Amino acid sequence: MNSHERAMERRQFLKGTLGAASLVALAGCDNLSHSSWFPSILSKTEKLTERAQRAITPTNALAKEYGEADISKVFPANGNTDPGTGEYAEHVAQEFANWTVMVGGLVQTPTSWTLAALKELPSRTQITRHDCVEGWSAIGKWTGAPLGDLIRQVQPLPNARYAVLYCADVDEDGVLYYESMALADCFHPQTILAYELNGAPLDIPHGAPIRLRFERQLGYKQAKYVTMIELVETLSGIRGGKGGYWEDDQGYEWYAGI
Ligand SMILES: Nc1nc2c(c(=O)[nH]1)N[C@H]1C(S)=C(S)[C@@H](COP(=O)(O)O)O[C@H]1N2
Ligand SMILES: [Mo]
Repeated sequence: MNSHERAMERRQFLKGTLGAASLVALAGCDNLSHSSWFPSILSKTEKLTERAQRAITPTNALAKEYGEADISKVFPANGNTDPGTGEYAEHVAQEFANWTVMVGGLVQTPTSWTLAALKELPSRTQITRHDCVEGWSAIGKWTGAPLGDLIRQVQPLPNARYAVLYCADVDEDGVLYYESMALADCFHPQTILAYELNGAPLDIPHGAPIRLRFERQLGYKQAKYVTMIELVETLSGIRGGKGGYWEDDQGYEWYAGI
């Protein structure tokens, strides 16, 4: 089966099992796939290597931030919109009081943060545009803790080069969603572990209680339902070795800069 067929099969699966809200989101993907910005972001990510892109965009350049008036009335939810496991359902019942994000791997002091502890850290709020490769975009206001603050606290070892984010959701084959990024990008000022969307606690479809916002990258890098962040030296030993769920399976670019 080629990757297009797999994507189709996945979509059929999603249509067959998810609720009405996600159906709307999927339909939206089809309808919007001809929007004007879509071909340009795709060709950009195809043609530019990470190095070339970093050379033309300073590492700390900010993604464009918008005003309150620009916030999309509906922010679609895409991919998994509920992890659907018993364990996750328990967290929902407890209003995520026992949810933790563990940061470990190549660090001096592995540390876990509860949701409440994350909310006590200094926060950042940003209104940005999310671009999904399936052809839709939406502007939302995100609030969360800068990931760099957590990483500084755990003290990365000198050989740590990447952060791997593990999520609570599994696909139809039982494969857990995961993503990864260069350690340097964890310190970008707009890289946050978000717990609010548009001033309200993150809802389940958008990744409750914690999801990554990594604003200069495409939608599939924005990991939802984050449970664990592991600092590693190489991505090659992890799962398919390509650094993310879509990268392993569908040939998506690891460096999805926009
Ligand atoms: N854990 C997890 N994170 C995920 C996904 C997913 O299926 N599971 N889908 C990705 C994709 S393709 C997109 S476009 C965005 C969608 O985020 P949203 O549902 O808040 O719009 O989440 C990304 N992060
Ligand atoms: Mo996406």
